[in-house]
Amino acid sequence: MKRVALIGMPNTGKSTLFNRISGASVKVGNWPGVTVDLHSVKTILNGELVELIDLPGIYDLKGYSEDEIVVQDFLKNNQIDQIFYILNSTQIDRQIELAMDLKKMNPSIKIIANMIDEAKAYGITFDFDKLQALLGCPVIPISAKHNQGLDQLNKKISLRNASDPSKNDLKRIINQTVFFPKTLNNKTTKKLDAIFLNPVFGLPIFLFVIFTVFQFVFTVGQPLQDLMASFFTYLEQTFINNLLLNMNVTLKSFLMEGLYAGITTVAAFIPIIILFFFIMTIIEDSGYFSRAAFLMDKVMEKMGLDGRAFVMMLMGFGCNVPALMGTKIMRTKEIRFLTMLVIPFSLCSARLQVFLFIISAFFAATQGAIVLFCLYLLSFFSIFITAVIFKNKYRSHEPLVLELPPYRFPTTKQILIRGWQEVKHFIDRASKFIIIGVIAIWALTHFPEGLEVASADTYAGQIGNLFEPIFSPLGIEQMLIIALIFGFIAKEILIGAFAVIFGLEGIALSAHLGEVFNAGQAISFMIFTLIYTPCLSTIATLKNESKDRLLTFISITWSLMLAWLLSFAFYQLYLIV
Ligand SMILES: Nc1nc2c(ncn2[C@@H]2O[C@H](COP(=O)(O)OP(=O)(O)OP(=O)(O)O)[C@@H](O)[C@H]2O)c(=O)[nH]1
Ligand SMILES: [Mg+2]
Repeated sequence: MKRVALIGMPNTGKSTLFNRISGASVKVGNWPGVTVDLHSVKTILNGELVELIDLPGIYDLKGYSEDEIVVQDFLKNNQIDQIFYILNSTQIDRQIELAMDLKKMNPSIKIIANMIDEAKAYGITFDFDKLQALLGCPVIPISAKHNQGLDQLNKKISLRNASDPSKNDLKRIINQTVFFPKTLNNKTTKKLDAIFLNPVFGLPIFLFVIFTVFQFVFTVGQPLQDLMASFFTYLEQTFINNLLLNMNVTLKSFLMEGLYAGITTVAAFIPIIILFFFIMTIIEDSGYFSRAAFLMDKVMEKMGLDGRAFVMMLMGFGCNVPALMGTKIMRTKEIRFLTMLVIPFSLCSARLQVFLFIISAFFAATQGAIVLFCLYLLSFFSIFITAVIFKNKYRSHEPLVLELPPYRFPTTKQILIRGWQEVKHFIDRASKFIIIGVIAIWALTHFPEGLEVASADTYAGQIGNLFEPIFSPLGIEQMLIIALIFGFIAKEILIGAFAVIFGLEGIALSAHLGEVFNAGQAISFMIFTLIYTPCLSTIATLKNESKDRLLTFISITWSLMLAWLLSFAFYQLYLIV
C-alpha cells in the first residue's frame, strides 16, 4: 500500500486536511503544537487505497523537541511514496524553504498551499503555474477548512522537470510569483490584539473571559442537567419499577440503587459536557490560547515555566491527559517535567461535573458561580505554588518563541465533531471506570448482609473508619472517604458513589446532601477533590510520557499532601469563623 505523509510547519492545517481527506476526526486547534504524535489511517486517494499519515508540525529537519523527533524518526525509518507538504499560503515566503529541503530527501512531493481563503482576504495574489514550474513540483492551492480545491489533490499533475532551486534563488522565485500587498489586510486581528494584548487590561480581560465561560456553563448547563436527571427519575417511577416488581430484593437493590442510580446520575452530565466542549472548541480555534500564553509568559517565567506551559494548563481544563501529551513540544526535559507536575492541578471537565453537582446542592445560582470561579482560582494557585516549590529541581533556561496566529472561528462541523468526540470519550470512560466503581461501592456499602446500608459496620464503613483520623480534621466523613478512594480511579465515580451511598439519585440526592452536610464540609471536600490526583489515566500518562518514576511519585504524594493541607486550612478556618 502506498504511504502518503502530511508534513509541514505547525498550525498550517495538516490535521484539518487529514480529517477532510479521510473522514477521521483528529484534534484541530489554532495554536502551534496541537498534534504531537503520528496518526495514520487507510483511505482512498486518487482511486487507490493509501495509508495517510498526519504528523506533528516541524520548523526544520533538526529540531530536538520530542514531537519533532517523532517526525524525524518517521522520515528516517519509513518508505514514503508521496509527501504532501502543507504550508500556510500567507507565510509562503517563510515556509517554502523546508519544502525544498524535504524535496531533496524525497522528490515525490506536492506542495499544498493551504489557507488560500485567508491569503485572498489579506490581499495576497499568486502565479501558481509559474511557481510550480520554477520549483519543479506541483503547487496546489486549497482551503482545507472550507473544502476548496481538494479535488485537485487527487489529480495527477504533469511536471516540467526543473532543477532544484538553490536557497538564494528561492527568494527570487517567490518575489516573481507571490504578490504581497503593501499592508496585509488583517485589520480584525490587529484590532482584537490591541484589546486582548493590552498591557494593562489584557490580564483582567483574560480572567473575565474565563469567568464568563464558566458562568455560562453553569447557568445554561445546570438546568439541562436537572432536566436529564428528572427524566431518569420519571423513567424509573413510571416504567422500570413496574418491571422489577417481583424481583429478589438484593438483586433489585443492586440494579436500582447501585447501577441505575450511579450511572444515570453521571449520565445526566452529558449535556454539560457537550456544552463545555462546544465552548472549548471555539476558544481553542479562536487563537486566544496563544494570546493568553503571551500575556502570561512573564508571570510563568517567575515560576520557572513559560507561556507554552500555560497553554497546556488551559488545555488541561478540558482533560489533563492530552495536556500531558502536549508537553512533547517543549524543548528541554526540565521545563517539560515541571509542566507535567503542574498540569494535574488544572480543573478538568470531570472535576467540573463533581463541583457542579455539589455546588447545586449547597448554593444558589449566583453564589454558586462565584464558588466555582474560586475553585478555578485555587486551581491556578496550586499550579503556582507547585511550580515555585519545584522550579529549582527542574530548572531550565530556554527562550520562548511565540507565534500569534490570526483569530479564527471554527466551522459548525468542527464544533459538532468535537462535541461528539467528547461524548464518546465520556461514554467510554463511563463504561470502563464508572460501572466498576459503582458496583464496588454498592457491594462495600451493602455487605456484610443484614446491616443498615452504608452504616458504620459495613465494609465501606470499616474502611472509612480506618482513614477517619486523617480526614476528620478536614470535615470529610466516613462515607465520603470511600467516595474519595474510588475517585482516585476517575472523578466521575464520585458522583456515582454519592448516588449509591445514599440510595438516591438526581435532585433528591442533591437535596439530601444539602441536609446532611454543611457548606464548609462541602467546600472542603471540593478542595480535596480538586487537588488530589485527578485520575488513574492521568497518572499512567504522566508515567508513560516522562518515563520517570521519581516524577510520578512526586506528583502523587505532593498532590495528596497539598490537598490535605489546603482542605485542612480551609475547614479549620471555617470552624473558627
Ligand atoms: N482559514 C483557514 N483556516 C484553516 C484552514 N485549514 C486549517 N485552518 C485552521 O488552522 C488551524 C490549525 O489547523 P490544524 O489542522 O490543527 O493545523 P496543524 O497543521 O495540524 O497544526 P499542528 O498539529 O499544531 O502542527 C485551525 O484553527 C484550523 O481551523 C484553511 O484552509 N483556512
Ligand atoms: Mg495537527
